[in-house]
This record gives sequence, structure tokens and C-alpha cells, in this order.
Amino acid sequence: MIYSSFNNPGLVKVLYFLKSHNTEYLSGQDLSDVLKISRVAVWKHIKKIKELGYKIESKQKLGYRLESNSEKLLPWEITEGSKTKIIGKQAYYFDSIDSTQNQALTMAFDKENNGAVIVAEKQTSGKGRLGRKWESPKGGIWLSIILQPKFDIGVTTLFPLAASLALSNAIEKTSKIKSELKWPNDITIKGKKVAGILVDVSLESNKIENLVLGVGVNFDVNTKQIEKSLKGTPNFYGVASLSQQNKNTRPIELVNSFLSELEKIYFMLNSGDVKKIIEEWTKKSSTIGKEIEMNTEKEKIKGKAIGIDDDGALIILEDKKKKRIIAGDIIHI
Ligand code: BT5
Repeated sequence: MIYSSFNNPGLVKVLYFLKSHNTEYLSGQDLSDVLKISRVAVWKHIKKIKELGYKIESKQKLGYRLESNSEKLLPWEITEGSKTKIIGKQAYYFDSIDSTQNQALTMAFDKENNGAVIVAEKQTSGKGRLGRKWESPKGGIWLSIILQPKFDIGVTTLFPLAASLALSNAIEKTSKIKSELKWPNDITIKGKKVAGILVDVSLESNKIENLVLGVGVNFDVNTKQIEKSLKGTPNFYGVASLSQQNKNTRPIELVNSFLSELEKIYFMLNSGDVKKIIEEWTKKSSTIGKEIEMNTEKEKIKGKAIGIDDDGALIILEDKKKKRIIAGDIIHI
């Protein structure tokens, strides 16, 4: 099942009319007259709206009233709810998909799709970095965003860190939960991973053609079950779920806040303003100041993380010498 923000204009019209009049009952005839659609069409849309998880009270002789919203991340909830200029102005919702990242990658070259958001209720083959597995059952927020940025190729390595900062800010704003940033792009709560970020970049003669940002948030998932299936996988260090900390936030509020935060940061990157992002990332980071270890095929690196460079590289002190780590998985020790 696929819905886009633009292929159901009738349904969206009825829904948003009900939303803006949710203190009163509206008859099928009222809706038909005001919205200039047939009564049969009104009835069909109401039926579909209910199937999508919105609660609509219907009373004989009085009509319909929207009682509550759907918990699904439906595309019109993203386009109508986000206060952004580019990001989230188009959205696609899949009830199930292999990977939103794969889907977004097939759409990323089309200029029309700049800022489009692809959301899935569950992924059957979710991806982490380096082709790893990303567990994506129902209850999480799994989305990818297509961007065609103006910034220089050098900014691509900082972008995932900036995106994780945007997500952490959005979590704090909507749920009042403090999360931490683990280099390079993980978001953690009490040392366990609550969200992961993946960025695929496509280059054309040294310029960024497009960039696909994948975001996975354990919003309301069974952490024990996921942990059981992930034991021993690379970069596994426990799973946290936002719902364990706060049950009152709605997923759509978090997504819309994230899109605003992301766009703010995206515009800063586009205008070359990286200092503030690095400062804020460092403030929220659990890595800086810690002893860390990293095992690569060639060597074992061990030292104290002291900061990040303008390109997002981690600077560590190893035997009093400064070293830059550009990519990889680190362990906090
Ligand atoms: C990431 O990779 O953290 C990037 C995750 C990106 C997922 C999103 S969901 C929407 C979009 N569509 C996709 O197909 N992907 C993106 P990395 O840092 O490499 O971490 C991968 C490791 O995290 C795995 O090897 C596991 O150990 C662990 N892991 C997998 N699923 C997890 C989960 N749900 N919660 C916490 N840890 C998980």
C-alpha cells in the first residue's frame, strides 16, 4: 500500500475539513456541498480515512466528527504539518517496503524530488552503514530524505553528524528527553542506541548530485526482541526505545520537528556556516572527553577523543600525538 501527499486530493480535502471543524458534526450533504464532491465520494473518503486509523464518530441525523488523528506517518500529515521550505514538501508512505533508502535512491536523480520524504511503517530489509542490517519492525520511524544540496563535496562527511544533531534536538523539543551523540552519527539514551543515520551520496564530476539521508528511530519498539536478534552484529551496543522514556509524544510531532531542525541545519551548511554545528554537536556528544578504541584491519587505535574537525573527523590524542579518524566504529571505554 502506497500513499503520496499529492495523489489523494479528495480524501485530503475531506480530512482537513473535518480537522478544522472537529467540534461539530458535519453531514454528508454539508461536506458534499462545501467541498463540491458527490455524497458517494464523501462516503468513500470517510471510509478510507477510518481505515487509515483516524477515529470518526458518526451520528445519525447529525453526521461526522473527527475524534482523533491517526498514529501513522501519513504523507499529508508530513506536508501539512511541517513548517519548512524544501524538506517534506512531498512525502510518500509505504505500509511495508524493503528499505526506504533503496526507494529514495531510485528517485533521487529527479529534480522534482528535492526534499521528498519516504516513510515506511516497517522495512523488510532495512540497511545500516556498510551494508549492515537495520532492524525495522512496526513501531519505529523509518524514513529517507532526498536532498540536492548546494554545499561543497567537503561537507558531505559532516552532514551525517549534523543530521544526528537535528534529530537529537527534535527529540528534546518534542519529548523532553535528553539524548547523546556518539561519533560519528549515532543517537543514544543512557549508552544505548535509539537512532541511527545513514547517508548515501551520489557525485558527478566532483559535485554532489544528490544525497539520501536515512533515519531510523526506535520510537516504540520491543528493545529486548531487537537486542536478541542483533547480538554479535557490528557496532551493536544495545537498543533504546523512546517510548520507554516518554509515552506522550506522537510520532508525527517528532518527524515534523525533525524536518524543521534538519532544514535549519541544512541551510547553515549550504551557506558554509559550520562552526555553530560543530559547537552544538560537541556539547551533546558523549564521545568527546572519553577514552575510545577503534579496530581497523590495519591497526588498533586507542586514545582520548578531544574534538571534531570541520569535516566531522574525530580528533584523538594517542601517546600525546593528535590523530584524525575519518570513518569507522568506535568503542567508548
Ligand atoms: C546505522 O548504521 O545506524 C544506520 C541506520 C539507518 C536506518 C535507516 S531506517 C530508514 C532508512 N532505510 C534503511 O534501509 N536504512 C535507513 P550502523 O551505524 O552501521 O549500525 C548498524 C548496526 O546497528 C547493526 O550492525 C546492529 O548492530 C545495530 N542495529 C540494527 N538495528 C538496530 C536498531 N533498530 N536499533 C539499534 N541498533 C540497531
